[in-house]
Amino acid sequence: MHIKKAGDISSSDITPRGLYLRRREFLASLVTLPVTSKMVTTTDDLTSKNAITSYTNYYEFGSEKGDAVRNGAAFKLSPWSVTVEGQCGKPGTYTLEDILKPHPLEERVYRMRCVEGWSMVIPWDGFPLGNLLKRFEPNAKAKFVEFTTANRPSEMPGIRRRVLNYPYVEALRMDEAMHPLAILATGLYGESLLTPNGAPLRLVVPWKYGFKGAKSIVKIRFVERQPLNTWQEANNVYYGFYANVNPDVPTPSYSQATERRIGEFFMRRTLPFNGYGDQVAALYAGMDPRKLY
Ligand SMILES: Nc1nc2c(c(=O)[nH]1)N[C@H]1C(S)=C(S)[C@@H](COP(=O)(O)O)O[C@H]1N2
Ligand SMILES: [Mo]
Repeated sequence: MHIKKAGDISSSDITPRGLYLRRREFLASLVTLPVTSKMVTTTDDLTSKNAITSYTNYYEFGSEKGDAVRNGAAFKLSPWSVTVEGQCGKPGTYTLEDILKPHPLEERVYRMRCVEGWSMVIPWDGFPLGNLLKRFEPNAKAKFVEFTTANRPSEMPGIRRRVLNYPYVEALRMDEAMHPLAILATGLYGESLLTPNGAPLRLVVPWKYGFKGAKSIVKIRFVERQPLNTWQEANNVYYGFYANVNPDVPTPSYSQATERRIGEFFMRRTLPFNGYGDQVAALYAGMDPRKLY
């Protein structure tokens, strides 16, 4: 796998003018809410805004880190709606405004780690996923919640290459989804998310590998059985359903024991649950952590 250092990002990876103009348009159309609280979970330095917004994984736009910036300008962020289905009392189609309105924005500074071995510290703006899910009144049969993301081949040129099956699907067990660290993000560094980071709405689950963080969510479905997530479908030896960050479980071709923080030179040791074990380990009591890769 090709891993670029933040210092290697070329000027062609930096936001082109078209996207910049679209962003102004988008910001103008967005109902902006003030950030009401701040949770900082690490003393590590923030990763630069430039690196976070240009060094992205988003296969619908291509499999290179700069592809979502290069190929994302045609992606329409508005109008946006989210369909809610399955085992719940309030299924339906909700506009993005309906989804966001009752939830004050919080800033959450989280360590994030990609399964490929790089990591970042990102100041997200978002709100607890569980607060939104409760509004849809999941019933006792809702054991998992599945997220489906935008699948628009005409606006997402990477889809044609079929590196993955689309739409991109991710899912969490209900208790994971209700955990207060799991958020839906709408911004970072105090500004609305742009397409490459998953605008207008994406999942952030900081104790899991980055691929659990589905971007551009269009559907939420409450289900009884564990869904097949896209990366597990692609290769279940490398990418499990749980995908908890675990330095003790290597992939068949590389270790997960260390990581490169984007912007830093030396490798860091990877922490179990990405350092959030004191808060989330209890979710997995009695389960073999080696199987939760
Ligand atoms: N829809 C969609 N969501 C996605 C991906 C993707 O390819 N498509 N990539 C995932 C992976 S592998 C990672 S590491 C994170 C990266 O998020 P970031 O680029 O905003 O840091 O997004 C995840 N969400
Ligand atoms: Mo990733």
